[in-house]
Amino acid sequence: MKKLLYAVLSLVAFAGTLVSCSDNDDTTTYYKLSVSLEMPEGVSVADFTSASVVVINSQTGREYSDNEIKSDYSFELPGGTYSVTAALRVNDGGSVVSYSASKSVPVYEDTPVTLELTKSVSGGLIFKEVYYNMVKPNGKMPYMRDQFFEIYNNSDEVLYLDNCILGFLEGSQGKLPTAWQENGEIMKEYALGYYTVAFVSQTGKDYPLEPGKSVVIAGQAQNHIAETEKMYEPNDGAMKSPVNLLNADYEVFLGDYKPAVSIDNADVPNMTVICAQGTQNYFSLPITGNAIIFAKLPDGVSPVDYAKNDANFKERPDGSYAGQKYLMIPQEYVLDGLNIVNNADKPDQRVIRLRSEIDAGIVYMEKPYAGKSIRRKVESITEAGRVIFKDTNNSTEDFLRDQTPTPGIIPTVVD
Ligand SMILES: [Ca+2]
Ligand SMILES: [Ca+2]
Repeated sequence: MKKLLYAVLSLVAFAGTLVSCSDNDDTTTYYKLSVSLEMPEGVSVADFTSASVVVINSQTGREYSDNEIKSDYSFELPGGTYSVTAALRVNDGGSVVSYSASKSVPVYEDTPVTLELTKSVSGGLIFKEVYYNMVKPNGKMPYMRDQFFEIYNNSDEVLYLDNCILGFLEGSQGKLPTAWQENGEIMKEYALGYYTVAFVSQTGKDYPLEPGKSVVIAGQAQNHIAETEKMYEPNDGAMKSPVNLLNADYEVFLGDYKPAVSIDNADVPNMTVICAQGTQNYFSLPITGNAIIFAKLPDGVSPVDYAKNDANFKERPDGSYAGQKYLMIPQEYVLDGLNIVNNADKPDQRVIRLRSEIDAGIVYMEKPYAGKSIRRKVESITEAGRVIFKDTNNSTEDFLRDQTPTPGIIPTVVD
């Protein structure tokens, strides 16, 4: 007891020192941002099973958050413009309903803000796992064709992949923020680079996906374990690919663009390439990562026609690469997106391209060419055995990184 009392006393003394220190040195003025949530009709605070209110300084990227379930939040903040995002969920073990809202708020005095929660339209079709980490089979040359992107139906009803688009955002990782900004904020539409692929629909219901099922989209649907075995040399950092993608549900065949290195697995249907901005040999994300989206065009809009319409293209707003136009996807079409950024050794070279309504966090790999994936956490499993993955639109919270890739395999335990 004496010991404890002593510890408390020294803490108080220490805190006293801290306060007097900050009195002298810290001239930053803090303002109070009061966030009130307006509930949708028929929903009350007691209904929610999780909450996250995230406030991000638009200039510095500094993040403040509160995960307590309540209707009023307050933050002490230095002056600046902040993006405020609230995401609350009701998980009854069977279904998950998400509510969210966000606003950009200048805070240069004590500021109250009200966010009107609305039911999220997304949360159905989501990225379950992405493997872009690659390997070097001989320790020297990267093997770039074994990537995969797995989409999962996280809802309790049949959803359709028809007219859905898988795209990589334009640009690369680096020190400068994304060029796609308007009034200092990331634009509400996203410019795609590299290759963009789609599920082109005839009837609107050609590609049903049952609840709890997934599809694997492979860069190339080959047995990459066997392929890299042929190239393997036991040098430093040499590694065989961790994935056999012969059973992928879809693949990206770049025969029209890169005939010399493209292989068409006749047993695996090809995605339709609707736009090619890059000169890459394969459908692959750079080893440094980049933001990706899965989006669905409105009913009746063909992805092929959409990508042929000049009205859907824009030049970079900063004036660089004048004349070069990029395919744009409005944010309201985006079902899911991930801010995949540079590896752990390059924290100062990370570009966030998605607004916080899509991804309020970031996800990345520990190191390049380690043959690992990012995989969404399992939030719960229903009595019938259907897995519900965590989707709070914050990849920092929702994903496990540096995982052994498991294409097409749904986990059986909660993370
Ligand atoms: Ca094929
Ligand atoms: Ca999401």
